[in-house]
Formats: sequence, C-alpha cells, structure tokens
Amino acid sequence: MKKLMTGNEAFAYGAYLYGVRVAAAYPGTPSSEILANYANYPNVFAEWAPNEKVSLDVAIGAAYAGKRAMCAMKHVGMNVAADSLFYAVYTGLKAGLVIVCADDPNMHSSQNEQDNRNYAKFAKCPMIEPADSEEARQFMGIALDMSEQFDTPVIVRSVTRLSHSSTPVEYTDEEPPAPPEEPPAYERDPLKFVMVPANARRRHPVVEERLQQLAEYAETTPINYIEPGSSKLGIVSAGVNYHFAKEVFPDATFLKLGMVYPLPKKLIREFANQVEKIVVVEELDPFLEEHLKLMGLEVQGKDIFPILGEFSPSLIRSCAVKAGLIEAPPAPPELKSDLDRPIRPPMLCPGCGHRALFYVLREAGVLVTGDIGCYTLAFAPPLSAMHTTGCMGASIGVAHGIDRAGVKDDVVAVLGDSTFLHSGVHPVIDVLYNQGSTTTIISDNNATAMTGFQEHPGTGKTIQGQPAKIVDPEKLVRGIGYEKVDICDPYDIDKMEEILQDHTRSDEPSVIIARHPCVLHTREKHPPPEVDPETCINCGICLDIGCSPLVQEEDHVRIDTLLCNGCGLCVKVCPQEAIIEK
Ligand SMILES: Cc1ncc(C[n+]2csc(CCOP(=O)(O)OP(=O)(O)O)c2C)c(N)n1
Repeated sequence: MKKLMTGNEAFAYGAYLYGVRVAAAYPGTPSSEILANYANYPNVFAEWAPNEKVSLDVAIGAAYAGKRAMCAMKHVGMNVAADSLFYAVYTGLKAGLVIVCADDPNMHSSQNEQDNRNYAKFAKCPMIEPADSEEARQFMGIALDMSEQFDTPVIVRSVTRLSHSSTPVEYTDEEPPAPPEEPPAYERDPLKFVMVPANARRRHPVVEERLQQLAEYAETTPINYIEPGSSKLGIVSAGVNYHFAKEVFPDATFLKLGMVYPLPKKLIREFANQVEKIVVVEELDPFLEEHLKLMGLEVQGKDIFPILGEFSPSLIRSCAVKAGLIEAPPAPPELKSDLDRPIRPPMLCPGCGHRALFYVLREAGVLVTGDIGCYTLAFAPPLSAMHTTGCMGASIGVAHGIDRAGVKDDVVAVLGDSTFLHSGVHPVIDVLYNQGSTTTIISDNNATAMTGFQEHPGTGKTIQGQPAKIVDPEKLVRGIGYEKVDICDPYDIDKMEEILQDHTRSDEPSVIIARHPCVLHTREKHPPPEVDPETCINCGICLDIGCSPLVQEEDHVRIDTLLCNGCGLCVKVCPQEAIIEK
C-alpha cells in the first residue's frame, strides 16, 4: 500500500525496514524528525546525543559491533561530526552505516547554506541523494547494502524541500525481515580499527581503491540512469531538483544521478554523446558541473542558475527563459507577491524567560556574545541585545577572545541549555584553564526549544520519554572548578541585575544560570495585566521589550489579552506603574 510521508518519515521508515537497529542524532532543522520518527519503531535503540560528533561515534560503534546503524544531522552538524566521519571512512565497519545529512538551501533555519556534497569528496565517502520520499525509503536500503559491500559509511543527502514535503511511499504494516545475524561477540581487529599512523597508512590505499570500485559501481547502479528525450537538450540533475527540472524541460534527455559521489564517468560520456547541449540543474555549488567540466565536457550551469538559495520550478523556468533554453510560457495568473504580505519578523514568545534576561543585559549595557537557539532573536530590535552569533557553542570562546584582546567593555557569553551541553562545556574549561574572567550565562529553559522540544541530557528524559539521569549544568561547572556560580530566575529582575553586576565586576571566571522553563513547553499562563490608559504616558518603554501582545494605540499601550501569557515583565519595566497585575 501507499502512504503519504515526509522525506524525514521515509528516511526513518527506510532505516527500520532495512535493518538499522541503533540510531543516534542531535536535532537540527530540517533533519530532526528523522530520529524522532525512527524512535517510534519497535525493537530499535534510538538516542538523542549531546551533539552530532557523539551521535556519529555511537552509530560507528554499533556498526563496528555488527549492527546496522544510522545517524542523522543537519548540514552544519557535519562540521561538528567531521572528525569522526573522516576516521570511519578509513576504518570501515562491520555492518552498514548510513549518515543522513540534510542541507538547508535558502537558510530557512540555519546560519549558512553550505553544500555538503563537498564533504563526500573531501572525506572520500560515497553519497547518494534521493529525489522524493519513496526514494528516501529505497535509498536507505541501497545505502546500507553499499556500506556493507564496500566497507564504508555512506552519506544520504537530503535538503529542506525533501525532508519536509510529503509524497507517497510504498509501505507495509508487516514486520520487516529480521536483520542479518549478529556476530556473537565483538571481533577485535586493531589493524583495521586502530588508526595510529602505521595502520592509517595501510588504510589510505584501501580508501583510494574503494573509491575506484565505487566509481565502477556508480556506472551500473540503477539509481543513476539516462532518461531518453530530445537530443537537443540534456539535463543533468539529482535530488529534488530532478523533479523541478522535469517540470520545466519535459522533452529533454535527462541524466538522473541518484549517486552524487563518486560519479559515473562512462555513463556521463554516454549521455553527453546523445545530446547537443548539456545543462546542469543543481542548487548551491557547481558540484556536478565542475566534475563534468573536469572531464572536458562543455557544460552550462551556474552561468544560467544562481549559486545562492533554493530552486523551484518557477525559478528554473525563469532562468531557462532568460538563457534562451525554452520559450517564455504564457503569463501565469496574477498571484500576490511576498512583498504584499505583512512582514512579521520572528519574535520571542510572550512569557519567554530569554526576554527577561536580555532586557537585563540590554539595560546593563554589556557586550553580549551570543549563540544559537530561540534566544538568538534577542539580537533584533527592539531588544538589540546580542552582538555576535556564529555557530553552536561559539559564544564563550568569542567572549574570552574579546576579553583577551583587551577590550574594556563588560563581556558576557549567552547560550541555551541544549547548546551548553552540545558544545559549551569545552569553552568553559578553556576560560577557567587560561585564567580568563568571562561570565558565561546559560539561559536555561529546560528544553531544546528552537528545534521542537527534543529532550537533552539536562531534561531528565530520553527520546522515548523514559526517566534519565539529569546532567545538571551547575554541578557540571562546579565540578570543573568554577567557584562563582549563581542561579537566578531572570524574571526576578532586581536579583538578576545584582548578580550580573557582581559577576561582570569580578575578575574570576563565572557562570550564571538564568533559569526559567520554556512557557510553550510548560503551558503555564497567568491572567494578563491591564494598562490604565489614564496613567500610561505612552513613553514606549514597555514596547522596547519586544513582546507581541503589547500594542501601540494612539495615546496609550494596550495588551492583547489573547496573546498575553501574563508573565508580568511589562508590569516590572513600566516606570509609571501604569500596567497593573490582576
Ligand atoms: C551544529 C548544529 N547542530 C544543530 C543545530 C540546530 N540547533 C540550533 S540551536 C539548537 C538548540 C537550541 O536549544 P537551546 O540552546 O536550549 O536554546 P532554546 O532554543 O531552547 O532557547 C539546535 C538544536 C545547529 N544550528 N547547529
């Protein structure tokens, strides 16, 4: 039977269907739902790891032990996991290992739009790229078989459009066939699995030979194929862009590449011989285009289509018309453009603890090196209270660097609880060890809120909702050696201000845990306060906390009671006492 599934649901289903029994991930849009869905299948082990590198090591360990394994991550997660990817390519495994990695063209929810196909070439690791949910299911099986046949991890690439769109998938309710028998005990094989230089030197030629063999495999695998059409135009494409390009060039000859690394040179030449003109339709980098050009083929690609952002059939069509590849289609019916829609910038939720913290930080005038999570929204006006943000875990090192550069401002690093456990622990060690004085503020809402409330080592629950040991950030930093540690609910503004002043004036490295549970998670709500229009002098100070229920009327501020969470922050900041708690 057929079932409508998102790409992420299909990756999870394919993993289960083809015998993955251990999987680990750290959440990140657009990949988070892969592990969340996989964890619902029976007789599997699934875990949220504190970061992507750990998740990959866990999956590698399972594959060393002879169990098919998966890990999943967003594209920037691969930067964190890369060290492990590179060694696993050298060691190989005992059972299939698939890394599902989801790129985010157009940066719908990311700090960059890196093209992770480059990782395949860089790490010398095969990569396949499904075009829809059914292929996402099937390619999981193909990747696991390929992994075992060639003794290598295999990367399965997704993009936001595939991960989050639904298309039909061949589905059965029956239990999948049992995975291959497990080895009775761990087979020790240090020559293969201990990557000291002497062993690694022996493994490198294996990696190079394997790549040759994979290139041969790419010639005959059914996931790479030529779709005959007009000889006037040949389109090379992979992934979701194959479907987009089919809409725009229905008559062209297509080279559909399911395997994007290594590439099938003979098949490419066979295709090139059948067509007069070759055009590569690919998002982001000219990855396929450069490979084809290196083969000496005359190819068009990035001279027609942008190197930035996400493609769509309409974008491909308009570029193709401009390049004279197709006639301009009849004008489509008038649609309202994006520009006609009211612009609604993302905002912290009413009642969010991050808002109270950043209000205090802004009022104190400190320099804030930020991190990635819901709280990053504090950079935007009217809060305007975050001054750097790079990648997860960067806040603390950057603050320490600014401090060591001799800057006189008070500098604090702010990061969330999930981010702290992902990549904040090593930088707090660095500050302590190198006698820095940086104040690190963990804005602890007891959730990985930004990506959908996934559990993490601090929440006390596993992915299955089972109770787990709580990794307490306070105990952790005290255990490392921090002596100046305070915990405060940021809604206690006076106390928060006092602690902040005490920490920033001190030369000691320190940690403040600003703890207020995420209100979307706890669903806690209080009666909304009321504005007394007679007392309100319309000074706008309350509006500067950037809380959406506060609405500017002609001569006073009004509170939208439907949106208000009743947190009372506006009551505290109003100098006129015109906002009254009920
Ligand atoms: C390397 C990497 N992995 C994953 C993500 C996706 N991501 C961004 S922030 C974040 C965690 C947010 O949780 P937390 O730090 O607790 O802040 P909150 O959103 O709860 O305020 C995640 C998983 C990312 N941007 N980079």
